[in-house]
Amino acid sequence: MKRSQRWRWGGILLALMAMAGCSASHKKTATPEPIGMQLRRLDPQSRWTRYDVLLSFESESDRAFVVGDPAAGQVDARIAHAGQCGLFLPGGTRQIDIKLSSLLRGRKDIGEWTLAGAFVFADQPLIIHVAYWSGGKSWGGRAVPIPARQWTALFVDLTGVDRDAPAGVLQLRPEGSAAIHLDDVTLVDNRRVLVDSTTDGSGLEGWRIIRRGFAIDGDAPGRFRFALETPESAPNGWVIQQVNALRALFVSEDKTKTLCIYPDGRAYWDGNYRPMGSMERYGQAIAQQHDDPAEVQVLDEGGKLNRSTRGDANHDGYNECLGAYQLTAAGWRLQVRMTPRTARLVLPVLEIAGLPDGKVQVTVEGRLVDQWERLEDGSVLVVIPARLQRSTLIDIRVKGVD
Ligand SMILES: [Ca+2]
Ligand SMILES: [Ca+2]
Repeated sequence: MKRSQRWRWGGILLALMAMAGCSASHKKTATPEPIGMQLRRLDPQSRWTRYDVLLSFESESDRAFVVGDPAAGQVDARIAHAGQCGLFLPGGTRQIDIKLSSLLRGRKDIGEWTLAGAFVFADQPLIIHVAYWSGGKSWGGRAVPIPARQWTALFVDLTGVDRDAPAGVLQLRPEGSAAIHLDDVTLVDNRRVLVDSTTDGSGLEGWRIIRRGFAIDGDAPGRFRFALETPESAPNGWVIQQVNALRALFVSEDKTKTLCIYPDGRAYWDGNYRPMGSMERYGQAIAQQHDDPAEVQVLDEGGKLNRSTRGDANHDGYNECLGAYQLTAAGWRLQVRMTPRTARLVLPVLEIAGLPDGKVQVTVEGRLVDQWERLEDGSVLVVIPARLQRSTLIDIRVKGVD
């Protein structure tokens, strides 16, 4: 072979490598966003503190863990989710098996991971059915629409997986003829305790709300439990808007837009009272006071009953969607007089905007009560731990402010 021919062959070989392969010397102009950032964007609600990228396709050997049917995938440098390379699967691929069992060598099961998945990119829009298979059973199956030319997270919820089952296969079944790029096969632990007031020793009715996989699980021990799907698992799933020891608020794009739950079991679905668990202990009292809220008189100058909050259907200051009276303070203190319009006013809830920062002190007819929370927007949420049968003076003040 002449020297010029060798150069030419070498040049063609290099061009092919740059086009289809992944070499360490290959440079991309744009700096890829770190995978941790991408995972956070995928789920801004949760801090994805623990994740493990099992396959990044930066090495040819990563290909061995993915079986494409009918054609095997190729490590490819044209499009990558992170790093320089991804795995390319030609149009017409019917099934892609990612062998987590081999990747998790040394670990016999999927352990505490709550999500498994990868990022995919396609030239044309398509739907990919994804599920986790182990021991002849599948878990977390879902159909994910993949828009054209956009990296999309394709994850399954592992929380229901039998933890004794051996690690299995993550299976993707594309519906459509688009060619697919796959990158960053990742395990994630997105378990997050949103609130746990069951052990705070305050004597209040505690509850625990945990976000795990694509679900939100609530447990008020001995009283009620609830489970909500998040938008990743149901098209109109619930998004967490507020969770604390006194209240949880979820929103959805579905027909029912808001769900507000209190640890005592009160629940308001778009402003309709439909409690969790058994509410025998309150009888009809809460339903009655929801339909016929108490009269609230603000005694401080400048303070007022706020009649224009979102969810207050009839602008009377009692927000049906939140089951709470809406107040605005003009200074460090707010005094209100509540007069029941029903036989009893059970555990009324007040939400007060405009109070300065600091520790809040609440008294009912001079008696100190301790059920309040400072919300993210600075307002103060107070549950009056009483059954009021007559006009009652409630005083809310921020201590240490003159
Ligand atoms: Ca990569
Ligand atoms: Ca109202």
